[in-house]
Amino acid sequence: MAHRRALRNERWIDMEETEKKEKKIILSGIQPTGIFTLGNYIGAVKNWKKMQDEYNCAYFIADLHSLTIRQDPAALRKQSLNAFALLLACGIDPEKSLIFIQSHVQTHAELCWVLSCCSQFGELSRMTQFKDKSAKHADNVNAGLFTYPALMAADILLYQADLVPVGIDQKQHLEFTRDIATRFNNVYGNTFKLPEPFIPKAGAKVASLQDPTKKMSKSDENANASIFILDEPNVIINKFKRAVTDSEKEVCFREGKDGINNLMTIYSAVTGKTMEQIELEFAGRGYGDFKLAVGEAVAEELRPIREDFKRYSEDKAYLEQVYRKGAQTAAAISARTMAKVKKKVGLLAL
Ligand code: ATP
Ligand code: LTN
Repeated sequence: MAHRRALRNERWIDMEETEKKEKKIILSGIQPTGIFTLGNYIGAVKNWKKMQDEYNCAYFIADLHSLTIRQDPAALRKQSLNAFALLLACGIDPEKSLIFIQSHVQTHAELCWVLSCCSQFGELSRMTQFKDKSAKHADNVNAGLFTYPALMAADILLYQADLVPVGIDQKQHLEFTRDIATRFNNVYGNTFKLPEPFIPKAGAKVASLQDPTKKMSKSDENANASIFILDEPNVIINKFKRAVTDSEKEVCFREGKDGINNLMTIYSAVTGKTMEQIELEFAGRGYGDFKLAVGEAVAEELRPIREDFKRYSEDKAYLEQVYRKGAQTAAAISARTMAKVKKKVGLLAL
């Protein structure tokens, strides 16, 4: 099988070597809370793929983060494996990048504890994701939901990441990560590199197709609101046909036209066309034509992902081989930062 190539993570094995070559380190994660949406793809995963040749990249499935919302255990196991197969199908290549599952690497939870002890109640209370998710799941406002950003900071700082490619909704968590890293470095001496967010110009916030003031989300209850990257072409086209727009006729990017702005952003991210080119292309044509074109372009972009996903998800032995190898490499790299941290804060060495 074409994807059964040797699994090499050498690029990652010797981080000192990596640093000497001055290749920047990229790290990002995604929760296994469902099939990825077009928002996850345009806002994050598509860029992860592009960055693999230029940088040393590490990508992981944030399964520990997903426990902050109650999950069905059997479903979560399945979703984590599917999410892993989806990463491969989206073009994340284990020969180029380190790919792993967060809970397989114990240093994440370990550093999270130390960083939780450096996080202030006030700053965690100000996180908009915490406020949104605790309002949405009012019956389960657990401590993990509150300290979620400390785990995310641990994920990033363990690998001394330079850049973190995420959608705009994660920007505040990145700022928190930088604050915590700065605070730790000031108290204990230089330990962590300060990471920068990498937020795409187009598509940092893909909106829901049913309520364009909201972000498109994996866990939206309305299936018409999100395009899932495994949706069949006819489903994609129909969802775009039903997308909420406005009562005008002109395809143009303007304040107040949230629905059309969102469709133009999606079309631009997928085709590479500028907003001006899109306006020209659809001048004098109605929304119907435009929605169909967006649907067709998205269906075409996602076609290879759907096909590759089928192949990968049927090969469980290969998936296991990749995530085992990834966990070993990630454990070896992150152990270095963890050992430094333990020493600096005064934990007795074994
Ligand atoms: P959930 O619905 O479970 O909260 P989610 O769809 O928001 O999940 P995450 O796993 O939290 O997805 O996010 C993975 C990555 O995708 C993050 O970098 C996030 O910023 C990005 N992302 C999520 N939704 C969008 C969106 N609508 N537009 C752009 N980027 C997004
Ligand atoms: N919180 C992120 C997922 C995530 C992440 C990370 C992203 C967990 N750890 C580290 C970047 C870096 C989200 O998308 N909700």
